[in-house]
Amino acid sequence: MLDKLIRKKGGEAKAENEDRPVLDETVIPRHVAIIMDGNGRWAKKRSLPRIAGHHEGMKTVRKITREADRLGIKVLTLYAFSTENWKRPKPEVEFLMRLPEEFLGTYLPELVERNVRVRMIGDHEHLPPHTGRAITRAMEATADNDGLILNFAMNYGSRAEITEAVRSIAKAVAENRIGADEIDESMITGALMTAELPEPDLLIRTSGEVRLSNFMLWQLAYTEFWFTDTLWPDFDENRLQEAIAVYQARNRRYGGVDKEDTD
Ligand code: V0D
Repeated sequence: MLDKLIRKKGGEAKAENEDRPVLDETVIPRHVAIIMDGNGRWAKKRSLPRIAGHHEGMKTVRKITREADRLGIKVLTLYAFSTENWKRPKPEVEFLMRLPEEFLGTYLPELVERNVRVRMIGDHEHLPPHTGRAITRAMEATADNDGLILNFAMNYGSRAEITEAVRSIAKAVAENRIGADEIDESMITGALMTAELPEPDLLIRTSGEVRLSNFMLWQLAYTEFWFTDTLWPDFDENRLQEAIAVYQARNRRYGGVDKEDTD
């Protein structure tokens, strides 16, 4: 099935096997966004505490960051903690809030070395101070890097982000800096926390859930979606390549006809 869709640039034969599709290096998504789901389920299957799944999921973050960089992806956005995640048991939240420090303590030198720039979106004002400090330090240490942008969505909720954008624009109107008639889509796009980033080309959600869970609602308007049953700790280079192969198959032009015109 999949292999029928995947061809090399010249149109000749395809992948060696289903796990390692042949990718068209000229059609790599610029921005890939991932909802990293299934860490708790991964742990449960092994009779481990949920935090063991989160810890294993952190290793997958490193693996996928490296592969995204190798493939030439420019922006990787990872949904690490939603505004809804505060409802989890306190010990679990406390463990999660230590992960950025552990991740950066281990991998920041590697990120600097690989020219990766760390960024974040979300409400970082209300993170525990130790968490906020670790992330701020990483953003500062990588601010001049111009390679892959590794963008963590932390304490992020899309409706809150849009609400804040609307509030800032309303203020500009109230203070007569702009007129209401001047508000357009690009102004709203520019007032979001993703203003400097291209829109995601591909959204991946792991672990079989098929919903957006308040993630980048405005930004995903034209994004291709790919869902997999694979749990985040089991996600790997091959799965990322499979997602990109599907993205490429969907984006392929048939007989010179634009994809918008093929229906
Ligand atoms: C747990 C799966 C890396 C999702 C991945 C606090 C749930 C592992 C980070 C991280 C988490 C965040 C910011 C940063 C560097 C690393 C992370 C959280 C959860 C939420 F600058 N993994 N990771 N943050 N998990």
